[in-house]
Amino acid sequence: MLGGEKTAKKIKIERPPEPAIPAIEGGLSAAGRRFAVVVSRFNAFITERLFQSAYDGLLRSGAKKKDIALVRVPGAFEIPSAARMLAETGKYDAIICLGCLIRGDTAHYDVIVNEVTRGIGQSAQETGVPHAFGVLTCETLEQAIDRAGLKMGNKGFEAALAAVEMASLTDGIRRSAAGTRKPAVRRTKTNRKKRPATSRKP
Ligand code: INI
Repeated sequence: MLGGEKTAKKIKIERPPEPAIPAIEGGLSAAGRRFAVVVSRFNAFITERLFQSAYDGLLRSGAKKKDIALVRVPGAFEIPSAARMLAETGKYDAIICLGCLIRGDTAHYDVIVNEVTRGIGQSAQETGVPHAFGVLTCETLEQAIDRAGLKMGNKGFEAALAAVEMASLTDGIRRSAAGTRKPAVRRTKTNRKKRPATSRKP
């Protein structure tokens, strides 16, 4: 060994501790579930590739073709309103939103990107139906291509799997709540129990 050279230290990698309580988690089976995919036509060269991969992801997770609805909208700006209408039908276990925004020379991109993100999030929170966010927000066309099947994988596929997992998780949380909580009964004049006289305050 040459003078001054250090011997490599052995690093001991410890396992993270086991969680103290079991987690409620979603699975990756889409069998028996229904999905709607909203795809924008703007930058269709990219969005069609996102859709093909999302569709592939759903089928590979066990979804049936008849249980997948495809809805096309003109641009990313139109995605939230279509997603919301679909969520409100109550027919779908999750909505997958696919689009591609590429920054231009004006502020148009910034205005749309904020509205699309907020709108999709708001629709998910207010309807209780999971929405997967597969809208690319890129500086360049190359970045978009990389995320639609090249260097960075395919964000459509990722969005589809996120939708499958969130549909399953939503089910899991609802089941868990139903099993541990008593159903809520609205108190009315007729069903309200009178407290025993001994417990009443003077
Ligand atoms: N729509 C997109 O989906 N991606 C873009 O990059 C884009 N840019 O940059 O303008 C875009 N604009 C159209 C917009 O989404 C609406 O469809 C349009 O404004 C009509 O409401």
